Amino acid sequence: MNRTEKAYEIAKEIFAEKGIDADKAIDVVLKTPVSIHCWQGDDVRGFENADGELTGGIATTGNYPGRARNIKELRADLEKAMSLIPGAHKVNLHSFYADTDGKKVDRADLEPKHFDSWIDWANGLGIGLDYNPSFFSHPKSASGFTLSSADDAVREYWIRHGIGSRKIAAHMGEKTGKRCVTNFWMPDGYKDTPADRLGPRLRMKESLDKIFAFPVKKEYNVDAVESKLFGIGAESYTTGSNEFFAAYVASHPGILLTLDVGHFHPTEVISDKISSILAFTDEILLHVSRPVRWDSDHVVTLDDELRNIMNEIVSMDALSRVNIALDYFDASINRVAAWVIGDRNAKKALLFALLRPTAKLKELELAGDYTSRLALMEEYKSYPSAAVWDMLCEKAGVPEREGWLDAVKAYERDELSKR
Ligand code: RNT
Ligand code: ZN
Repeated sequence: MNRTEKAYEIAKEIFAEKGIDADKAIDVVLKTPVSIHCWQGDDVRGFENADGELTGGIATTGNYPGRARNIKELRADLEKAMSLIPGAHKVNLHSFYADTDGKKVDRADLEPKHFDSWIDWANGLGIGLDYNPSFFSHPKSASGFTLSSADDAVREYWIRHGIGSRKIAAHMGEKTGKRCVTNFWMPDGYKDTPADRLGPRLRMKESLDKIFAFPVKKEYNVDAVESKLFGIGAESYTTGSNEFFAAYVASHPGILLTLDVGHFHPTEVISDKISSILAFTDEILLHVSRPVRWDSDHVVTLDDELRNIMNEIVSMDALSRVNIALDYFDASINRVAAWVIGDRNAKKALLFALLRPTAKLKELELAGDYTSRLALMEEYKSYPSAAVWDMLCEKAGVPEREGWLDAVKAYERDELSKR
């Protein structure tokens, strides 16, 4: 027995005494896919016009060397990251990562075939793909409005992009054999106080209804709508607010709400929102991110909110109803490391949640014994979950603890630094 196995034996015994099956927890985490956002690899530039400005009220800061400049580099970087992260993966693409073979193809004209090389790549790795129409960084979004624009032509253009995206996504789901999750995030909003808050919302509702009216097989694709509080340059009003999309999904069965950790007021947390939404809908999409003072999209750390989110999902026994995706972009550190750190943390938090005595805690709560509930919650925080995580990494054949960092440094030396 090596040291990891020895530590695991003892940890497993301690958890078993509390009725928790550590082997099973490891299995569940290894089977739960986390969707890796390809856009961390190139600072959300895409290949459509990589010198273009990032718009839509989001921003990447930093100029760490080595960002991926083309599909080949982005795939190589993603593969490196995935080799250091345990468990199942999906890769999340935006429309502007299409493989157009060097030709200029307008976003609204993109077709399933422009993603065939991504599909082949994913199939080679045995992973699924997720998709995002891109309603930003484009001349037709320059007014700050897309699906809720007052200009008919602008709206029609983005509706076409939305429908085309769902065709692409369904194709991905069919060809990979793994259902695609398509996320609709529209940055639409005003910098200053609007005179009409309702008009844009009614227009967005109508546009989305037209996009979702296009029939797509449920086994291949499911759609989600992402709410947001504000963006840079759209501080006073966002058409797609949380109430707007919560009401939208409640009245449109089958459409998922996307909850992004950074899209709320600083003291609001999504760990308290998941159960409210799941009380009325089948599934949700999570964008796991980390806001620092604002929607800054910092790399996900193992903080209280991440742990609370995973605790919630496990407590509701809702793992099959929550689609977990990462969404952050930090250009100030090694981008492969950014993926590895955030994804490992998401999976570690899920494992730690599965190792909690959830049933016991609920029992104490119902019995009104809040003293014991608090006592156990606190003591369980320092149970030997880390030894189970190390074992999970050993089982998955990925480096334990910070062992992955050497591989990233070597990759930086041999590959990223040459870009
Ligand atoms: C922006 C949203 C959105 C984007 C990505 C690039 O605030 O979070 O999900 O981050 O689609
Ligand atoms: Zn997001």
